[in-house]
Amino acid sequence: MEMPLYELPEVPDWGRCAVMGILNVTPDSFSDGGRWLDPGRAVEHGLELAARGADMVDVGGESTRPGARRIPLEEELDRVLPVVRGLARQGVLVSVDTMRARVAEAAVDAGARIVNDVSGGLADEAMAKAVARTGVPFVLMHWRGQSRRMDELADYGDVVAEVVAEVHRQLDAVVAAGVDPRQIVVDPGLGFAKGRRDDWTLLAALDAWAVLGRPLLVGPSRKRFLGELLADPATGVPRPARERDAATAATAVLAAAQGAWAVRVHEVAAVADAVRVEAALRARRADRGTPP
Ligand code: PMM
Repeated sequence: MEMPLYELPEVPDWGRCAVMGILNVTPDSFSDGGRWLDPGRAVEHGLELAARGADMVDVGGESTRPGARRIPLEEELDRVLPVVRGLARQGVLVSVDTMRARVAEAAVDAGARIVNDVSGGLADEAMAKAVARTGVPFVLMHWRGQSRRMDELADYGDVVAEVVAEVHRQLDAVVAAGVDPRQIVVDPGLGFAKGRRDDWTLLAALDAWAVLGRPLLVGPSRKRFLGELLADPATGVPRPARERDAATAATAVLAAAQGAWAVRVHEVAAVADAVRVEAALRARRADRGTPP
């Protein structure tokens, strides 16, 4: 196997659930599309996320909202690279949210130190080898197909067992292609080929992921299952995406309490405090010998 380019084979550990701030450099992401398309404003926002307590900032150039269509490679590179470069230069730990090996490699060259692939290596067969070459941590998310048609793929018997088993297969495939298992973080992919009930079931059973022996990232931020939970009681209209941050913070704490390595969120300030509260309580429980 080729030597990795960078000496960061192991996933960083903050001793508590970490906070990944979301920076979508897209015109059409479901809750922040169009706000950070200008690279200068995007870098500014990324720095703001870091200042508010994000341990890492996840830069994405392609929307994956339900129904989204792919964009050309060049466009994704143009959106992502200046922002990755700008943030990395200022010392921010940058993750790149991409399904393309070429984007992942170029972003690592520009200073990204984590690759976050919502397809977990399935959308681009060159991804696993690229990740193995770079040696950086790889977020491998559960994925059943492109966003354009993913809602049709939300069909499960036992959603927890099936999603864990499918991620296990994805994990075996990228390891067979040369990725060091110590590089890998797994993610249930809330909202990706999942119905609302599936998202709740997955969140209720995060302990099931322990069998994979890898850190777990959870991405509940502003997602549909929260909007539907908080729907207007009179009209049944889901709560707008930008008004789901308190529910996101609550969900993040519940994930942290189940041992999540990190949560991926748009609004980081409340979550950064909340994961510290959870860690303090966990430490006291450990001191007292109370089971976690
Ligand atoms: N969700 C979105 C995008 N990227 N990456 C990971 N690892 N996990 C997720 O749950 C996830 C992701 C979609 O949300 P956004 O459009 O608000 O970024």
